[in-house]
Amino acid sequence: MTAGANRLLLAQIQRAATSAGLDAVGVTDIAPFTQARRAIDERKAAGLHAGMWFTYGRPERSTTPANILTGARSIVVCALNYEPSDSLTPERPATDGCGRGTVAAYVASDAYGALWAGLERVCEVLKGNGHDAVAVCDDNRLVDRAAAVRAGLGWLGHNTMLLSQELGSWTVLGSVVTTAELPLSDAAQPDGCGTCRRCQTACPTGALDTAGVLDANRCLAWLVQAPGIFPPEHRVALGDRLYGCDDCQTVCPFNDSAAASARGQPVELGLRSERATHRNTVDLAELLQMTDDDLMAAFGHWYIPRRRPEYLRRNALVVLGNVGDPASPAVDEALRRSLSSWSDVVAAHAVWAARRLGRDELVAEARTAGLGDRDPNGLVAAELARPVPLRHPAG
Ligand code: B12
Repeated sequence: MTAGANRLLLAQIQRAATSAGLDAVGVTDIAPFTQARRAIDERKAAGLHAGMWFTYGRPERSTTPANILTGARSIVVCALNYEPSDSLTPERPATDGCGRGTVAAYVASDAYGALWAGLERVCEVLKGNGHDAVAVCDDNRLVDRAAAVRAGLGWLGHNTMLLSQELGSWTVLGSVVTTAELPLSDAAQPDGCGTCRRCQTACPTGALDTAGVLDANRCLAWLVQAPGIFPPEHRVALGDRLYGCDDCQTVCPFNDSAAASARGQPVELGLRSERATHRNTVDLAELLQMTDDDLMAAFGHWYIPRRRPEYLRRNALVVLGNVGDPASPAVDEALRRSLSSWSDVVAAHAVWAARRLGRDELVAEARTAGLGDRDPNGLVAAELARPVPLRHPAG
């Protein structure tokens, strides 16, 4: 194809992407992502990946886009903005006293569903023009942020997010790898973070102490998705977060300006508590009453470790310990049910929640009734032996 024809094809792709609701489109070549490869190798060597698989599993694969499609020549990288909005939060009062767990903004708006629809449109245009095309998004095959930087969509911020002047960081990213040879976008946007450390100081666990490098061992967004027990040292910091964490984005000044320009007015931005009204929440009492099937029907589209509903209950119990009203009958019921669970993960976290709320007598009753009798991995015993920070009544 001639250069002119390639430019026309790109214009067609951009029109299709925009009309499908995508907010930014860029093009890069299919050379390996060497800097990302180095970063992955370094983080693995330092243990900062905390056992995560994803792009870390086979970095030679996730940083070599040519492997995705035979004859690949270009990558069309797309971003979709999911700026949290008030309308996302149909608040219902929580079942008495149990409180609600918050959910990250990208989950609240099914941002990935909308992104996929746009990526499929881009594939259709390319295939309609005689090229081969494969969409990839948020999986093990490609380092999405590195691709976005090279396609000129933004820079990597101190919070490790792809940031852009226009869209901030409330974006999800996906790519179409194609055999078409498209005109490349201008080089990456210049770094805009400068000396700003807002995301680093806002991180509840210090996971971003080194700018641009995330320690997944301390990232709440990872810990709610990781299998096993929730690390005791980060349970209080989890606060009311049931799934995902947005704190390093909420405080970012570029999200201020992106939101402001989207709404055409200045945006007040600051504390989590103010922003919490933007986020979807889940009734903890309802969640803790659900059967396995109901839980998976309601939340199965989330990344749940090993597809085991007990991990959702684990997260909910830590949140309950942090936000529940110790005097509430609904809390009483949720704790009793969880303390008698067949799952050692659930029972162990119920011990923590009960003791954090000062309800030690429920633990004592449960022990009389057999709590800890079936404890093959010693999880309940370990919880019983661990000191628990009692929640301050106003905390
Ligand atoms: C594993 C993963 C996670 C892990 C680890 C994240 C991480 N930072 O490594 C966990 C579970 C914690 C996670 C959390 C979240 N994730 Co995630 N995650 C991924 C996944 C699958 C791979 C990321 C990856 O390859 N990391 C490897 C490291 C090496 O890459 P990196 O962090 O970009 O590293 C670069 C920088 O560190 C930079 N660098 C190195 N040194 C320095 C130094 C300085 C000073 C600077 C500035 C930069 C810098 O160079 C590195 C190489 O390019 C991608 C999807 C994909 N397939 O790419 C989504 C992805 C990164 N996640 C995404 C999202 C939305 C989130 C959450 C916001 C979800 C939430 N609300 O809970 C949080 C954000 C937490 C955060 N600050 O990263 C989006 C990000 C979109 C965007 N605008 O950036 C992605 C791209 C998914 C998608 N397709 O949309 N995620």
